[in-house]
Amino acid sequence: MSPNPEVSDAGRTPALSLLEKKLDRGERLSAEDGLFLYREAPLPWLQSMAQKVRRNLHGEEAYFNRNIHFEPTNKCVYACKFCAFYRAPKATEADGAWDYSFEDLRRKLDAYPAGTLTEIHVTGGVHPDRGVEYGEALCAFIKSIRPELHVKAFTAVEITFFAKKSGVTLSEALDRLKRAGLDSLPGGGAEIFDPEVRKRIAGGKAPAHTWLEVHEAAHRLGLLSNATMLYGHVEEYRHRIDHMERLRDLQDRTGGFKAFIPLRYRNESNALSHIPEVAPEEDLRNYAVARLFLDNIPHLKAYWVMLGLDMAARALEYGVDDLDGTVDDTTRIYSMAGGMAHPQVTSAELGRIIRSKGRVPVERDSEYEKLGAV
Ligand code: V47
Ligand code: SF4
Repeated sequence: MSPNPEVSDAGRTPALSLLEKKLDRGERLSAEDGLFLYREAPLPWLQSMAQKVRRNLHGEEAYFNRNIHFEPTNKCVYACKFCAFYRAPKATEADGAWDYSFEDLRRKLDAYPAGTLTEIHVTGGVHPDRGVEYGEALCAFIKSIRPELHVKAFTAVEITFFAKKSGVTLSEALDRLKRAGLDSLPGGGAEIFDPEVRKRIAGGKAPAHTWLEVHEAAHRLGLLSNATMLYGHVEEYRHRIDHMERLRDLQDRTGGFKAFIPLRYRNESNALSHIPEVAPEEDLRNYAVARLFLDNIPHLKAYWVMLGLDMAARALEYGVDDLDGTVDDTTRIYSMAGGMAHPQVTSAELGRIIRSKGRVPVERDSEYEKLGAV
């Protein structure tokens, strides 16, 4: 009989049986193991193993939070080829560029009465005129009007630019932002760490070692962060494994990553639109391999805004334990690239989706403290 009752013996090769034993003993997978899983493992086997690992970590609970996004500007000094959101720094409103003021942000926050949100996620284009002083002022402004909100703000790419512009070190920039009210870092800007792939899709912006350095410095200052991986464009499986291995190594040193968020490449309105998007099965394979390979990052998040709610629900069956937040139609990074046009969902709806997969919905705060069942 199969040692794993959820997978039939049919199709199990000796190599898979060895990996199953390794995982059951809680042993770490090597890069070769990870590549083998991507290339050879049947999806039902991956699903069953990823679910087992997820269950050991989180039982049947699945998380979400109540958040909104604020994207101060889409003007950017870089021009990543996959980015549909980007506009040149000199672009005007007629070109689709925007530059929101702090008063715009106040109006936006005023639409959410106290108690309806726990987090604001701030990220945007890398504006040529903005250094760390801008980041400090923005964090301080949010805290001055909504002190209860967790401020998850600025990717490592934005922080690297702030530091350079203001002539300070990465640690100094982070320390100043923290003092001004920054609570954690989102996982964006990671894309794919491999230098050749990075050069092809995200030429010019902070290289892998700088992205990792920012997160390491943040963790040392007591700031938690997330990590993303943009997949399904020109990269190969070995690049995804290399990416996750670098994150796993850093996490061994600091323990500061809370969640890993795979981001499926969307191909509308960008310079790589000729590249077809991956099939849904590839997303599920990727979630499952990530759950098995990243043994030291506690949470695996499906970002429903980019996947659609149906796929995010399916991802809950492939190792995912977190569906991100209510978002409330406040991000354009994905709608401009082919994601949902008006990403909006209530906590009751997220709860229903989670329950439809036999799981227990739990509202969390930004540090994954449980706030209550829905
Ligand atoms: O770094 C941009 C990605 C990221 C496209 O930390 C695209 O909780 C796919 O990082 N197709 C920013 N992806 C968003 C992000 C994020 C989202 C949700 C939660 C968290 C978190 C972080 O969006 C960018 C880039 O990798 N992106 N364009 C595109 N065409
Ligand atoms: Fe700029 Fe970020 Fe878009 Fe790259 S992904 S062009 S850094 S806004």
